[in-house]
Amino acid sequence: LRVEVGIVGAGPAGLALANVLTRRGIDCLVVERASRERVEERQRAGLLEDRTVRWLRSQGLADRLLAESTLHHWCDFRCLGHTVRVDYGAYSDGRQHHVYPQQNLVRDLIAGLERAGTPPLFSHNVRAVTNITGRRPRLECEGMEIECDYVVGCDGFRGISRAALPATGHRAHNRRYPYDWLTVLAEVDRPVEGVRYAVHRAGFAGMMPRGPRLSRFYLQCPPGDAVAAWPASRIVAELRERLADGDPAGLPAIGATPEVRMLRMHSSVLTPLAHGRLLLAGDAGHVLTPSGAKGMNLAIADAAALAEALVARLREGDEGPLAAYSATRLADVRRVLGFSEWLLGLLHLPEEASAAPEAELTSRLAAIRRLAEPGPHAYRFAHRYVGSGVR
Ligand code: RFL
Repeated sequence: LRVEVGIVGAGPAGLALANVLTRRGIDCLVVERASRERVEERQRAGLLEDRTVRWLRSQGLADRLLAESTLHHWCDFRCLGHTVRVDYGAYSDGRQHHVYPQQNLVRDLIAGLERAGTPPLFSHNVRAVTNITGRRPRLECEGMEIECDYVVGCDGFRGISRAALPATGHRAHNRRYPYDWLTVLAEVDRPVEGVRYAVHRAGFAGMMPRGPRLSRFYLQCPPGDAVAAWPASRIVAELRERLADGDPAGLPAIGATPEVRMLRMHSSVLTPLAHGRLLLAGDAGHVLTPSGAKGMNLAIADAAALAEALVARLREGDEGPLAAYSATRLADVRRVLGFSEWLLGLLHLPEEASAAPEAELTSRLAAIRRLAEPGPHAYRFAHRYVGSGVR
């Protein structure tokens, strides 16, 4: 088999890229190791940034998203028994998040490829990417080889594309945070209206809207903690304790918990994001923690940049945008990582504060209040959180 662009992985990055390339007449193929059912069921992110939605719309990929998503322009912080509502839409010229589950976007993008007559090749594990410095890099799958002009690795943090890079000349900037997050998908008796972040002496807790009957929750726990230490009764009790912080009004009743996972809190950014004719996009090149809800948005921003660069290279013979891809995207990734880490810093108390957390919590409350009052803190937070593209 021979295509112009071979894409490994049918997540948001690979699927968005393939949709745009196909529409621009570039022959490309997405190869995905999991089955279509599995890919369409994976529940992960849910907050789409303003710039992500604007781009998807500009490419004609947002019809169902615009019809079915809900808009979101505020978040609540709970600290020392106070609720501080940060109306970031008011400080970002009305820009808002769209709440739209990742699996719905993934389904839309798969349907788009199907309509174009180029559906992903599901249930095909790419075992290796070879000849990346030659003119014709190859995807090697079981019983099949795909020859390409360019290969784009969109196969996530544990994919094989990273492994195809030479050991020298690339660096992973890794960071391990001194806590982990238990992530819980739970049934709720009424829709969660908005994001709530609780800064609490017992640790951070978060609540994210996902749909009418489902919500995602996060609980800070000690690094290395095991899921087995968190039976449902403990999860519910701890969520209530931290998120309510004395006032359970506004909290839904939490029912069954169909998914409970331990998220090892780390980030990793690979530099550069390209070698020869292999380019990395999305989590394959950079993973962030869920703080600030940035991962899926960065994956789509990579796809947007790569689509333009590959069209310029393959249709106009212009190598410039492709040569600049890694540096341009890494500058954005570092900015976003900076914001995500700043938010982690706000939400977690340092270890040293555990003996006397009151003073630390008091200063956190003051910092949170600054985000809710007109001024540079609120303006900066709002633009970076909603992903307006304004720096
Ligand atoms: P994906 O979505 O991980 O897709 C990679 C695909 O590659 C396939 N693959 C292979 N295919 C063929 N051959 C191989 N050898 C292969 N190896 C792997 C995999 O099966 C998979 O289908 O990567 P992509 O496209 O870069 O997208 C990244 C996003 O999925 C990720 O950043 C977000 O989900 C992160 N994230 C969040 N991001 C947000 O923007 N907002 C959020 O609120 C948010 N919440 C989350 C999240 C991630 C989470 N988890 C589980 C990691 C919440 C959670 C719990």
